[in-house]
Amino acid sequence: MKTKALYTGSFDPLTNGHYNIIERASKLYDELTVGIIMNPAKKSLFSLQERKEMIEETMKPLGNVRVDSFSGLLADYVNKNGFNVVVRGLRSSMDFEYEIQMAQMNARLFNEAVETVFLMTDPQSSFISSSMVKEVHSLGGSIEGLVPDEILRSMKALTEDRRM
Ligand code: COD
Repeated sequence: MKTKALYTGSFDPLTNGHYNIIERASKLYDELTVGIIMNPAKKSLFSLQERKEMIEETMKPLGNVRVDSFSGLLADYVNKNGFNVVVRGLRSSMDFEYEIQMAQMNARLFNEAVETVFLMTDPQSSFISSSMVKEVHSLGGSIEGLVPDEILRSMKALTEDRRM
């Protein structure tokens, strides 16, 4: 049976921490979908469409990765599209507390047996979060090495456009 995995997040923006999880998950599963979701609890810098375009560009070298966006319940999207695995990343015990609750709630909502699989952050990425990257970038600090090069280029272009 083909394993169809899903890695979701706000990805506002996608960081090197996310990219590392995606690269590793793409080697574990036949197909990996990066699902961008609007998180109403977080104020977003980039629209869903902007994020999708940036991420698609970044994923080009990874042959079995596709990018999609959706709104609503993660479990509904999983049920509708027949994923067998949901991949999540863990940086710290704080992530763990949040993630375990979410995984257990989702498990109740999945129609079929779907495993939530946690990949640990790589040590160079453990301190990286989208919110810190946004803050540093918006205050004029360098985010080089924190996000993939394609994302850095798009972020610079989009923020310059907005200033004009
Ligand atoms: N290294 C490794 N992993 C990382 C790193 C890093 N540096 N940074 C983030 N991650 C992991 C996160 O732990 C998470 O697993 C994933 O990458 C995505 O992170 P974010 O921050 O982009 O995304 P979140 O946390 O905003 O995503 C939350 C969702 C939008 C996925 C969640 O709110 C959701 O599923 N919403 C849908 C509505 C729903 O179904 N609600 C019921 C849930 S029980």
